[in-house]
Amino acid sequence: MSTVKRFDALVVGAGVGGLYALYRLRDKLGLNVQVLEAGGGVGGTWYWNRYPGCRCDVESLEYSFGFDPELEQEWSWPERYGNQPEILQYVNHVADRFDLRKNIQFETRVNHATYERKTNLWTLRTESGGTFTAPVCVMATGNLSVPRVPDFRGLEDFEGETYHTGLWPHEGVDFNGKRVAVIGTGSSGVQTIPIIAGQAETLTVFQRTANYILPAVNGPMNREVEAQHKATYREHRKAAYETPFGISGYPPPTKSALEATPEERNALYEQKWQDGGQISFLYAYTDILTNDDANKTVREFVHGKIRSIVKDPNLAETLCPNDHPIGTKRLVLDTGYYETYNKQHVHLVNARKAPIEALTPNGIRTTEAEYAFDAIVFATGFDAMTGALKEIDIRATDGRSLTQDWEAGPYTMLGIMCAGFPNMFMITGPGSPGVKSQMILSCEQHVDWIVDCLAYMRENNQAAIEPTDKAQHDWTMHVKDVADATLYPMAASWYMGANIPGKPRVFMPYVGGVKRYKAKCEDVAAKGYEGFTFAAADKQELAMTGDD
Ligand code: N01
Repeated sequence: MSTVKRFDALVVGAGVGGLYALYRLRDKLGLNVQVLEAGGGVGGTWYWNRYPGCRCDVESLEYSFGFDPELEQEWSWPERYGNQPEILQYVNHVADRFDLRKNIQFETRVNHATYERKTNLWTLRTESGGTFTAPVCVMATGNLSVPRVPDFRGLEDFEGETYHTGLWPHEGVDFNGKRVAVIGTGSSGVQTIPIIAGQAETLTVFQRTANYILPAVNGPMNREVEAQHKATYREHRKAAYETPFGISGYPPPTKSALEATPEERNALYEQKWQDGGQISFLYAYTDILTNDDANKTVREFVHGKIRSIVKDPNLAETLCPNDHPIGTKRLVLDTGYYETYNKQHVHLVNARKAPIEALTPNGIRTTEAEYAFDAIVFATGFDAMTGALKEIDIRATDGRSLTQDWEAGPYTMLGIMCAGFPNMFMITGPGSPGVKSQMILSCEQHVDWIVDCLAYMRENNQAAIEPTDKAQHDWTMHVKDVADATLYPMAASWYMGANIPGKPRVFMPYVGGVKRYKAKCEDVAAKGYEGFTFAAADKQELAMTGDD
C-alpha cells in the first residue's frame, strides 16, 4: 500500500510559475512544499518545446524573472530574443541558484486532485500511484501544455516518422534528405519551417489559416542596450506593470490610426517593420485592436510586405491572411519565413481550399491530391488554457467537479481561484491576462498575490479561502465584456477554444491589460479579499510541517 506524503503546500508543475511559487511559499512563508512535475526537468514549455527554431517572441531583457536584482545582473542573454536552449538553461540556473530541485519530484504526472472539506486537505494522486496531501494546492500547469494532434483519419496508418512541436525528441531530429510535411502555421510552425527547409530534401507546408507574421529582427544582444537596461532594471520592471502587456519600453500610443494620413501611417508601420517585434505594431495607434477600419490599415501594410517578399504572386495571395483582424490571433514573429517560400524545394498546400482528408501509409491525402512523405511534423497547437486543468480530475468531496463546472467554458475569479475548490490556486488561469502578457511577469504577480493571501489567512487564523459563486460569475462576465469591446472575438483562435472541435467558444484571457488587472487584484486584497469567503482554522493550521 502506498504511503501518503503530507506537506503544507503542493505545486503541480515546475515551469516558471511553479518554480517561483515554490521559492516564495518555501522561503517567504516557510512552508513545507512539494512540487510534482510530469517532465524530467524544470522549464515547462521550454522543457517540452524543443523543435528547431523555437524562440520566445518577447525580448529576453523583458522575458525573465524580476524578483531578484542580483539574478538580473548576473545573467547575460546572447540574443535579442532568447531561443529555447538558452531559456531552458536560464530556468535551470534559477532552479540551482535558489536550491529548488530538492523540493521537486520529476517524472510525476498528477491525474487526480480531490479536496476534502472535513479535513481541509487536498489529496493529489499521480499516474505512478503516489499520494500527496496538503491544505494548499497550486496548479502551475501552464496554458499551452497539452499538445494536440487533430483526429485525422488514418493517423496510425502513416509509416514514416511523426513529431509534434510541443513534444519534440530530446535527441533532436535529422531531416536531411527527407521529404517532410509541416501541418500548421502558428508560431511553432512559422519558427520551425525555415529551419526544416534548410535540411529537408523537400518541405511541404499545409496551411489552413494564413497568419499575420511580422519580422522579429533578432540578432546578437546589443551590449550597450543591455547595459542601459540593467542599470535601470527596477524602473523597467515597475513600468512593465503599468502597461497592458506587461512589457516596458513602448510608449503608449496617443492617436487613432484613422487620424493619420496614409503616408504617415505607412511611414510608421515601415519603421515598426524595420524595428521588429509585435508590441511595437500593436502600439502604433490607440485603436488597432478595437476598430476594424484602423486594424485594416495595418493588415493592408502587411499584405503589401508579403507580396513584396514572396516572388510567386499566387503563393503570396495564399499567404495573405484574410479571415481575421491582425493581432486577434497571436501575432507571430519570424526569421525568414516568407522568404522560405521562394525556395524551389518548398511547397505550400492550401488546406482551407483542399482540406486534409486522411493520413495514408505513404503520406497525406487532401480532397485534391495525395502527397508522399518520410516525416510529418504536427505544428497543430494545444488544448490551450483549460486543457491541462481538465486533464487532472479535479473534484471537491461534495461532488463538485471542475470539468463539469467548466462544461460551458471556464469560470474563475481573477483566473486565480474557482468557487467550490477552496485553497486551490491557479497561476495565470483563464480569466487572467497571462497569455496576453509577458508570462513570467504575470506568473510572479499571481504568486505574490497568492503568498500575500496565505500570509493574511495565517495572521487572521483562517484555514481556507474560496471565491463566492457571485464574484466568480461577475468576474467571468467582466472578462467577456472587456473582450467584446475589442476585435479579439472575431478570430477563430485558441484564445476562443476554436482550435479544438467541440470546445466551447468562449474568449478566455482577460484583455483589459496587466495594469488594470493588477489594480483589481490589489483592490480585492485591500478590501479583505472582497468576493472571497474564509473558513476558520479550527481543524488545520496552514503552516504545518512534516510528512506522513
Ligand atoms: O499552435 P497554434 P502553435 N488541419 O494553435 C493548424 C505560443 N508559442 O503551437 O489556424 C490543418 O497557434 C492551425 O490552423 P487554424 C504562442 O502563444 C509561442 O503554433 O486552426 N491545420 C494553425 O495553423 C502561440 O500562439 C512561441 O486554421 C490545422 C496551427 O495548426 C501558441 O503557443 C512559439 C489543423 C496551430 O497553431 C500556439 O502556437 C511557439 C487541421 N486539422 C508557440 N488543426 C513564441 O514565443 C490545426 N491546424 C514565439
